[in-house]
Amino acid sequence: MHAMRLYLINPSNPLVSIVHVKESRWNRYRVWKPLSLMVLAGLTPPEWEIVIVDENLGVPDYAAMPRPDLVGITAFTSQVNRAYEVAAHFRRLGVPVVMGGIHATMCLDEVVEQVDSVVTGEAEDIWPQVLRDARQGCLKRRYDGGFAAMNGVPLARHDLLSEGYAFGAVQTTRGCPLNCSFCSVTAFNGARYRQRPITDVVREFQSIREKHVLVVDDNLIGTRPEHIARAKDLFRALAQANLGKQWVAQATINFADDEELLVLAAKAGCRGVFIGFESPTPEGLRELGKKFNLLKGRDFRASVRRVQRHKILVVGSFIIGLDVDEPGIGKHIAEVATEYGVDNLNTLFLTPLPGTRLWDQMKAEDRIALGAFPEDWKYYTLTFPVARYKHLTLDGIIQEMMSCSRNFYSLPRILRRVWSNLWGRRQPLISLVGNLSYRSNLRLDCQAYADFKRQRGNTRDCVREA
Ligand code: B12
Ligand code: SF4
Repeated sequence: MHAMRLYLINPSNPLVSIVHVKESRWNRYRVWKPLSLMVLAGLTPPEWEIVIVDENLGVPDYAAMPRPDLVGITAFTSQVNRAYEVAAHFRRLGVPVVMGGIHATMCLDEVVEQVDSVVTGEAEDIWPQVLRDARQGCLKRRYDGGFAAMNGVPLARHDLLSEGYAFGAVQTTRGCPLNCSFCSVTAFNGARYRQRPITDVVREFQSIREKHVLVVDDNLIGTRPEHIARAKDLFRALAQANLGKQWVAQATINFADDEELLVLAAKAGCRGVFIGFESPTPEGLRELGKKFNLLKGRDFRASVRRVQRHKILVVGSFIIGLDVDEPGIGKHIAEVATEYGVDNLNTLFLTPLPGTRLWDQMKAEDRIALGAFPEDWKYYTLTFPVARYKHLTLDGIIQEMMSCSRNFYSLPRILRRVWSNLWGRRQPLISLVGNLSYRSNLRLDCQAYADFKRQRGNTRDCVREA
């Protein structure tokens, strides 16, 4: 049998391209490894010759590359228009195109029109069959991978990507039981928290060449005592393997509740954690279904401090545009995040992502303002207000976002934070660069909002006006 050639493609993503990534010194910090494609490559038998193309590092001249036998494309919703362009290019050449990932799963009917075959769900149990069918020229229109067994997740092929990234990537768990209304994770990966065998994770860490690693888990430590126990075992194993890696991860606020967990995480190389606070008010948390943050007696300021004491930076994430949010919410979030003492603040617009409960609700209430799909998917980056908000007009919500950023990233506040990082010997340089880069993005954001408003117009942009 002759070797078959497979291209696995990550289409360029609008969040990267708007900052003209090629021209920026910080390029390496803006592009993230497409782990899905590295996992697919790990599942692919040796008779396939694999090339992974990450268009975020530069779009290649496909015409100058050898003709592949099969193309696999991944896409988040916001990347999907570019994914369709790439698919059309290869289909014109008669090369079959398969698409999988979150958007293909949530918008199957749309995607199936644009490619030869769609894989929904996780790929581990189904990809070998897709490849067999492709080889025999009998690809089906649709495959469903369901939820994979975690001991079937292969070591990702870290060797197949170039050195243009600041961070490696690894996944240790899938699924989230918390099922927040705005998030696709429970719908996509299920409510059952599934953990990879610790030995696999350590081996994979060993195969990553970058010193810095993004642990992509949605919630690295989980919620129940047995999850926390497993996280501790993982951290012990990573520390014992003495890999010299420094990593960042996402977790819920219960990360701060267990001192032993924090000690072990720091020893294992944890240097930063991204925590979803989501809303400054209990009403907002209830609206989003983020019950976990509502636990009685929870003191967010003290929780953040406990994490930081272990020299771990805390990035706090909030959402603007909830039904309970009124004018003034932007400043309120900035004040609350400052009071909690987070090192960086990431505020996003409430966005109805396909497949979420929020999508169903907003669709039913005719609140999806940007709904000319697929074109409008490019705005579903959580950095544009794509819906009709209850108390905030289009101009109003953009002003709230700007006021939030200007407040939190004012120079005096940045200096105060960096001083506190210096004092606590908590990576002051990273903190300074992180804060300044958010601040310098403000100008780009203004430009992006102006373009967005021109595109969207100002018609019926708030629920109140309906
Ligand atoms: C890591 C991560 C990031 C990283 C890295 C992104 C990157 N380059 O990969 C960063 C922080 C940069 C990021 C940014 C964003 N992210 Co993000 N991110 C994730 C996260 C937590 C993990 C993704 C991951 O690597 N998983 C591990 C791999 C192995 O799993 P996988 O991607 O699902 O792939 C499997 C299957 O899907 C399938 N598969 C995937 N592709 C293909 C292709 C083929 C051909 C086949 C057969 C199968 C297949 O096989 C794989 C193995 O089973 C997910 C949540 C999640 N659990 O998926 C959110 C998630 C993907 N992100 C999300 C969003 C919204 C964003 C942003 C748009 C928002 C923002 N401002 O933060 C940005 C912009 C990204 C963009 N491209 O435009 C949403 C996407 C929803 C949607 N409908 O698009 C998710 C689902 C989280 C959520 N809250 O709902 N993200
Ligand atoms: S936002 Fe976080 S906690 Fe909520 S469902 Fe998504 S992954 Fe789970």
